[in-house]
Amino acid sequence: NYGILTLGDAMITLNPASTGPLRFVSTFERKVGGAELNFAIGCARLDLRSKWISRLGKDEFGRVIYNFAKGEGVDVDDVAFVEGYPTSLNVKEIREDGSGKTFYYRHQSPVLTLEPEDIKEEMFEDIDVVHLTGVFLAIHRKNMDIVQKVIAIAKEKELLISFDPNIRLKLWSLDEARAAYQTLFPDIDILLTGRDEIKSIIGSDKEEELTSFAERYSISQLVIKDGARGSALYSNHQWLHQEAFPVNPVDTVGAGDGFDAGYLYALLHGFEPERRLEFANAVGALVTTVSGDNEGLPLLEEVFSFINKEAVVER
Ligand code: KDG
Repeated sequence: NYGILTLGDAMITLNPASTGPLRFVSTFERKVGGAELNFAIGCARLDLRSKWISRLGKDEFGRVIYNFAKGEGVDVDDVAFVEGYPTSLNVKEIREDGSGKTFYYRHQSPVLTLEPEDIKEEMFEDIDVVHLTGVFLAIHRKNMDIVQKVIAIAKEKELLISFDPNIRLKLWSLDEARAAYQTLFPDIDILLTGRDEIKSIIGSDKEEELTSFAERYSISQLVIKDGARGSALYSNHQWLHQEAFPVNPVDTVGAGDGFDAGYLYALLHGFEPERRLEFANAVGALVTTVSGDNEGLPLLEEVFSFINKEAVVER
């Protein structure tokens, strides 16, 4: 059984019970979100050993997230509760046409209390891949030092390092994001990125430009997530494309996190490149069929039966 480690902030997500401007919404459904936690849950559902390093507020919402992650089988041994920093919130607004907005209340995130000294070598025991995302970096500039420490230990232990830029322009500017990513790219083995995202980072999504970008930074697997258009992989000096599975999406949030979990599962289990993309596409597609940031993350057998188009026996 392979092991994955990630770190980042998680949030209580408040979903409006009705559509329209947030100031007129009085009832919310309480859920859990956060890109890295979604990813960790996605890995655990695929039977990977999944470790999530974080800090939560010493409050009721912190407990909710902790219990939820633990209940999903995520290793929360290195998640601590801290006083004075409330658990982060993400309040969503949904308009009548289905479009949405996110209001973050995370400027005092409990992960601000994490320091490089909190990252210890023992945490990496039995870990095969370290997965980092740009959300953690966006929360505070000082998080770069923590990420550098994680990378240093991962390199020393010869672990694979994967990265999802996960641009969040509500947390920092594109220029700040770009500068941070550029510092990290030389250390990344697997880059999992949305097509629009990589276009905004390097200024183009043309195949030649993406190829020279991957070669320049020695990124051995550049994976482009293209939603309903499928995904692509550049590795071993060649490109592969894989079509998406046709689904009727109800909520696309979290699909990218699921895709990442699926891709890394398939890589660790020795799947051929095409099959890796197919497996990751399947996980991403399944996530979109359920509302919520992580509720749709499939179990391993659900991915296989979806790919093999097996009918699900309901009773
Ligand atoms: O990738 C999904 C996440 O975006 C969501 O669960 C919460 O906005 C979020 C974040 O910043 O992690």
